[in-house]
Amino acid sequence: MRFDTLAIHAGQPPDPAYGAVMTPIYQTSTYAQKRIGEAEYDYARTANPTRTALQACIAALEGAKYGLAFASGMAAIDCVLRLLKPGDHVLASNDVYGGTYRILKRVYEAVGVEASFVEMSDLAAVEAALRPTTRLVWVETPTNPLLKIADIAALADVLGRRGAARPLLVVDNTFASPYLQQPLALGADLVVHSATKYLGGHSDVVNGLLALNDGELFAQLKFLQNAIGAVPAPLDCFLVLRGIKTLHVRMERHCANAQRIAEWLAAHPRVERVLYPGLPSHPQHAIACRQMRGFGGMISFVVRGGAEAARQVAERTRVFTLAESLGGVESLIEVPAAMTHLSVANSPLAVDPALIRLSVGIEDVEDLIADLDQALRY
Ligand code: P1T
Repeated sequence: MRFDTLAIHAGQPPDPAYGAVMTPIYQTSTYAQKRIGEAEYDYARTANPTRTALQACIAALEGAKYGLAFASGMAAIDCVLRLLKPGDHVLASNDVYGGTYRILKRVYEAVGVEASFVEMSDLAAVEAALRPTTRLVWVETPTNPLLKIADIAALADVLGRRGAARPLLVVDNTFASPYLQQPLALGADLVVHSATKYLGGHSDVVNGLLALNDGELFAQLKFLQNAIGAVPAPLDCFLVLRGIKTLHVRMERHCANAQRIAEWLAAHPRVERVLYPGLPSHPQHAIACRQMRGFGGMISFVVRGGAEAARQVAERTRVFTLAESLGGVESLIEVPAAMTHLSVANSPLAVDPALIRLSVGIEDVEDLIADLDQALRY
């Protein structure tokens, strides 16, 4: 089946108990066992039917064999990082979500896992930054918040040349969603999602997902999912499943609205620079054209006038809500340096304080442009 059909049906046959068309919210912590050990489900941290449906759904959408669901995107990221031991090294994009930077530098470095950051679109720089101890290469594409694009297939080739010492290629696919980009087909080993964003799509749930093909790696991660226990509630799984049913329709509109707004911003006298992979001026526009079906709903731009100007604009919009997060049907605006990326302040990954990030929603684009127009007249 094709993507749009999978989004609605994958992992969700009518419920075997009563034929419910919508996957029921199995709000139970435990399950009756016929005899000791004789039960499909035994305890809800280990497995829950609503979660099973979501895990099957994300696997289908990413073209993966296996899916795993977590209480948040950070819990999914943490589960992957638990594969590492003291002395191991992670090579990550030099622009990542502030929380990803924070967990690498403040949580994992404290237990002896090293992290360094590189420009992932520069393959020679990536090759030079790999160490004998590199176990994971952690890629965001598009990155948060600078919308840089990395060539996943080219990175997989670089890593493939390392033979048995090949690190795992992990792609955080949150900004693209599986509708726009499928990293496993391009050679990635593991896909990470903050399903809080486009997959959920309605700013009403926090959730994280993994998708992968390797059976041994899946067994390790599934063990960790249960052993650590950062699992999502059944209601949260239901909400993500419901959100995913319209993912393909929403993404088309996010992309169309964002393209219009990016072009409009690029021509605005108060805007210094627009970062959007759909603009031919974007340095990796050609890679984005090759590896993505569309360019997504996220735009960042630098306003003339520095941090104060950025604050003014972000606080003056009326349709765009001033808020962290992204990927919902409603448009959001934020200043990463002061909000989502506070944890990279004073680091080499520090973000320009005049940078504004938009999560373009699916409202009427003329209303969105009118709103930005009045906000830019500060
Ligand atoms: O918030 P949570 O569901 O735990 O997901 C963390 C996360 C992981 N990866 C990326 C690329 C992300 O953007 C995020 C969360 N980001 C925001 C909350 C934000 O506003 O950028």
